[in-house]
Amino acid sequence: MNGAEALMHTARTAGIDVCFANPGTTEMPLVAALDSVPGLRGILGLFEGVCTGAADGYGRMTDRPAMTLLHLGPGFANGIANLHNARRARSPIVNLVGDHTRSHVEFDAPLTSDIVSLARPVSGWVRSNRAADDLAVDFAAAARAALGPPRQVATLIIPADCQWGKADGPAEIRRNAAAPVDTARILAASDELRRAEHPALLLGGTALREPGLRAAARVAAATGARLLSETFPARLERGTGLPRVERLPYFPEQAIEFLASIDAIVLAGAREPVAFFGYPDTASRLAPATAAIASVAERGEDVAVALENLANALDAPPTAPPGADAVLPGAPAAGPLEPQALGALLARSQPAGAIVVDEGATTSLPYTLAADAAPPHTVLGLTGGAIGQALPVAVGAAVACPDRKVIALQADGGGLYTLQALWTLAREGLDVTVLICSNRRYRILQIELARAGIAEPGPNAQSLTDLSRPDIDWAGLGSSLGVPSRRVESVAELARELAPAIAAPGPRLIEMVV
Ligand SMILES: Cc1ncc(C[n+]2csc(CCOP(=O)(O)OP(=O)(O)O)c2C)c(N)n1
Ligand SMILES: [Mg+2]
Repeated sequence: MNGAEALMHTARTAGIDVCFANPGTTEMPLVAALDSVPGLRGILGLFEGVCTGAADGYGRMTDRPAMTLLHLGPGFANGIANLHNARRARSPIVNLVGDHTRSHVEFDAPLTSDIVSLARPVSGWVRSNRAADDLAVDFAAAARAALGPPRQVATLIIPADCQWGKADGPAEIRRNAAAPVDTARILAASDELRRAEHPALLLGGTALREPGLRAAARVAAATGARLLSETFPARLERGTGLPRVERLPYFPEQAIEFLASIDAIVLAGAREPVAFFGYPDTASRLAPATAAIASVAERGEDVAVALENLANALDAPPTAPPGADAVLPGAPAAGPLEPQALGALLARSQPAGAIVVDEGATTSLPYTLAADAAPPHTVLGLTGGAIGQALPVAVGAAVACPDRKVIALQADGGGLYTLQALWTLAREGLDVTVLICSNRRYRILQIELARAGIAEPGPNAQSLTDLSRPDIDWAGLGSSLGVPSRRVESVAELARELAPAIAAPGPRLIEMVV
């Protein structure tokens, strides 16, 4: 058995069975070793950002790491933006990065680079393997780090000669124990909630899954606290029958206004709310300076358990009363395809159990508001703000959950960063409906120019925020990458195309000209 085979056997014993890969010469033994163990699925991504985003989506839906296989520093670098999103989502991932043979590094061959320095900012754990015999043990350490708690991105750099060198065999994977929830912290949070007149719970991370939401709803029922969520949740369970949460607005003035009346915030899996960006006359902190801030759980602790303990500490009844069900907005039958109409149509069309990957940017807010009344579903958000994640994350979510419909709501600008994901959807026959919000511009940046007081953008500013000249033919792009694709330009056309696209098994794309 060689080092690469020992690694793959170790992966299988850890329950890791998927590898999103874009390999090169320095990864050939790892590529070959994928076939040395039954049950490993190698999935080709045609750009590394597709591989890393897919691993993020897979990790968010399974809580288990997928492997990525990336080619030295440049391959890893191409995957960094979506690893940044994965780090913010606290997704488990094991990156395998091939490197030159140990004896070749000193010659500074063209592909030589400082891979560790590239890996550090997006990886909670980094190691350079140094011997074939250590490879299984190094992989086991990477998997343990990724699995957590706390879950994280782990990166293992592997010289090619260590992959092909002789190894003893697979290694055993040990697991970290969960840190117990701190009772003093729970009591402090319950005191704050009792003391406050206008308290709120800000939920993030796994607090936004069903057990966390139900416990949080008990706390809300007992204290009158508002239930808030992060603006871009990694994974939010929502829809009819689930406790409703208010999403923190994106723009800081709106967020400050939204939080203005609050006198205590209890954080559960979330961090203190701050603006995405600094602006000349707007504070970075969003909560009122006078609001007390407490946290029920630190990283690595089980936040759903912490919320339950908090509900118990408050003597909240075991279940919260169900709120009034949200009502689906009516969808117009005709007219121009505007975000409002599109949001209502999608919320009315999505099946129970759908996974909605939301990078609709300026198009998706009305959808977000409408979908509270949709059947229960999962939302995967743009955690790190690095655009170009929805199509890759949809790949990973569909691989993770083959029995669920995945809907990727993707703004056109972001979609163009990683459109190669469409080919992987087709190649793997993944059950994903891709909805492109084709406004043919970077609309958010045009809004930011206006916010900065630039009423008449100059020719450069216009050119740098406009995606027309030429218009991009998304239906043509989708078709050429193997995904049956349509373009719609009106409500009536979308109403006609949406239901059949969602009903069809396998990938479909609709370019929505908005
Ligand atoms: C990796 C990365 N590069 C650049 C940006 C800056 N950026 C933020 S939004 C945006 C354009 C978004 O356009 P689109 O996806 O079409 O959404 P729209 O605003 O049109 O709704 C850009 C370039 C970013 N957030 N991430
Ligand atoms: Mg756009």
